[in-house]
Amino acid sequence: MSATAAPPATDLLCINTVRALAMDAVQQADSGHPGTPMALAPLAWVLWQRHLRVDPADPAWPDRDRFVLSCGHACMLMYAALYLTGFDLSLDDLKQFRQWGSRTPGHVEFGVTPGVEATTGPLGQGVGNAVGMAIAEAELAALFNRPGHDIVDHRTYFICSDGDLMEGISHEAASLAGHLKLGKLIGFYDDNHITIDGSTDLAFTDDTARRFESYGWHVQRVTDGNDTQALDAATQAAQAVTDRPSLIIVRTHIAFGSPHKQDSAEAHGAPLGVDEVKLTKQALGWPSLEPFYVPEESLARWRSAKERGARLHADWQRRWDAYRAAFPDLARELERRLAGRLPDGWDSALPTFGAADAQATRAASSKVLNAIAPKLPELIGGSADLTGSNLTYIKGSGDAGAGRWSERNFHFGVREHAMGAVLNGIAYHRGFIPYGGTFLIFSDYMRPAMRLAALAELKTIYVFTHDSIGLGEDGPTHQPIEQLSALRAIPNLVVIRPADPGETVEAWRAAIVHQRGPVALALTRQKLAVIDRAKFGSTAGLQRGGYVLADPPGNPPRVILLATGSEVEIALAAWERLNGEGIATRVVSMPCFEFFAAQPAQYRDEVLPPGIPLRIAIEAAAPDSWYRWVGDRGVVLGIERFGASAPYQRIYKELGLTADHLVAEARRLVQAG
Ligand SMILES: Cc1ncc(C[n+]2csc(CCOP(=O)(O)OP(=O)(O)O)c2C)c(N)n1
Ligand SMILES: [Mg+2]
Repeated sequence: MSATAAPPATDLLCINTVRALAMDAVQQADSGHPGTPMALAPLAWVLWQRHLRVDPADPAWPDRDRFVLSCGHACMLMYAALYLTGFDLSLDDLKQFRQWGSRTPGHVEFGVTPGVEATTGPLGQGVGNAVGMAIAEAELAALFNRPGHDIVDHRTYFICSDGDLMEGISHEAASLAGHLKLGKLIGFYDDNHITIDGSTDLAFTDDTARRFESYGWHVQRVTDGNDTQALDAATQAAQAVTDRPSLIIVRTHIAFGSPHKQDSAEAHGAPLGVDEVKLTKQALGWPSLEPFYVPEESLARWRSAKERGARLHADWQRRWDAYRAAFPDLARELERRLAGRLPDGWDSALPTFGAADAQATRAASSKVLNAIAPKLPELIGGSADLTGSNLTYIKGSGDAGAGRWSERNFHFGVREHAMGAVLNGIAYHRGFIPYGGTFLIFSDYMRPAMRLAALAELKTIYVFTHDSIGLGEDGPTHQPIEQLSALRAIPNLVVIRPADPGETVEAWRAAIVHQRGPVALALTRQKLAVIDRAKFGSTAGLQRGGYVLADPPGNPPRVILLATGSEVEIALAAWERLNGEGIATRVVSMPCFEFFAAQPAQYRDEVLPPGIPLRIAIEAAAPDSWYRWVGDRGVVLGIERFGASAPYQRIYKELGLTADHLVAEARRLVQAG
């Protein structure tokens, strides 16, 4: 650290408070990541003191700046800053770092700590989230601001580390952000030359500045991460650049101030040790060796953020009041959208499908989407370059992008992983119901982001088409097998695989209404008949996850066939034959395991009576997720190999997903007793 770069003494006291708290909390928990918060403490000081427009008294103030700590392991940086600036987080909360039920979990989690805007930890995700937040801001501003009334006008900041920038998702997200010219997005790269394995020389020699410049970002360097003036100046310069996103590369030293651990990978993910903490505090000139000591002078200065935040918020409130007076309808609409309330009558134009409307469920999905879109302006989304296959386009709206932010269709490019994280960012921001489409097989390419959406209980919708071997000729590389079971294994993620165009209507209804977590729709490429609802169970049954579609005439059922999606019509064909030959058979449509599992036991027992153990499930996918529903005497006709290239009817036949096979299995079960 050069002499000229040293912050003023009182600033240094404030900065060192973060360093001391990070060391102490990690030491007390005997686990965590002290080094990076120590290195980034000056940046936190500059940001929270001078730049972040947030109100600690109201973490949900809609026009606040968003801040994402993409390197979620550095969470003590945020916890310290949030406590010090007066968010509803106490010193006791910091003492509970990483303990059961605490508000200071091992990596930052949305909804757990006031002021935390995004759940991060899996590296790279936060960069995508920040891009999504900046998109949401741009879109909301375009829709709701009026001349002289910029009531949506905030920035999105993020901090990322070497690991974030190594991960592919950051490449995708940064490329998209550059393309979209997101001028209010400002990132800081913690260029500390250290990852867990040691020096970044081992595996990372990108020229990050040129990389981001080539994406179309404005790039600056701060050569000394302790130089608060340089950090401040670079932040101001980034704010002044409004036609593209900005990256500020900050050279820092992990565990700054530690005599033995500074610049060492050892400081990344382990306590410094009691002795080293003491030596570091002494080296930093820290006034006390008492753990969690916070000097009054430091706290007072940090807490001035409260007053600053209140002032900024009050100023916005005045502008909001003026806006509300001038544009009462718009104001009400924005309030509705931010609250996540659906407009009355949003579902009044849902289509109905009759016998003549046989079609792929992806095609039915497109009709539903386009029927609800005019009444549900918050619904925005697109596809990862498969718009014409996923059928995700909202007709009557154009392509969103730089200078076209009031449009609703997004082209994410061939960037599934970033798409997932961007959808999360849009959902975190609020004001939208974001959806994204790709082939079901490529859910694998965005699964980490989906998992985080589920963990953070975000409202995002995935439109996954080409949902099985039923896609046919593209072959085994494109045919999902284990994806359905794997997605069903993610807690909080709702997976819906509708059986026909009618169930597709209900699937979208469920997706729009569902709170607290993402919904994945699995849709066919191939045409499906419309199930005759005069003869069979109503589509409304989808809302309970599973329902009796067909029962035997007269007798109670002896055998139950269970199916989802395109295999329901196979089950119905077998049902017809089995009942014809005197084996009383029921068909249960099971479009959504999660909804069904959430039903009262009494309802589940009505649909799947415990006294009927002869059950056969059929689904063109790995069988794993079915065993709970068929029981240990049940059978699953699934797929335990990869698919094949051929017309789909042939693949179904070769893999035994046929009514013949169902009938034979039912006979066998009945004979076995
Ligand atoms: C996707 C993902 N892979 C691996 C990890 C485990 N991990 C946590 S931090 C880290 C790298 C640490 O280096 P860097 O990102 O530069 O952070 P620093 O130590 O400099 O704070 C790794 C591999 C992770 N959190 N997420
Ligand atoms: Mg690093």
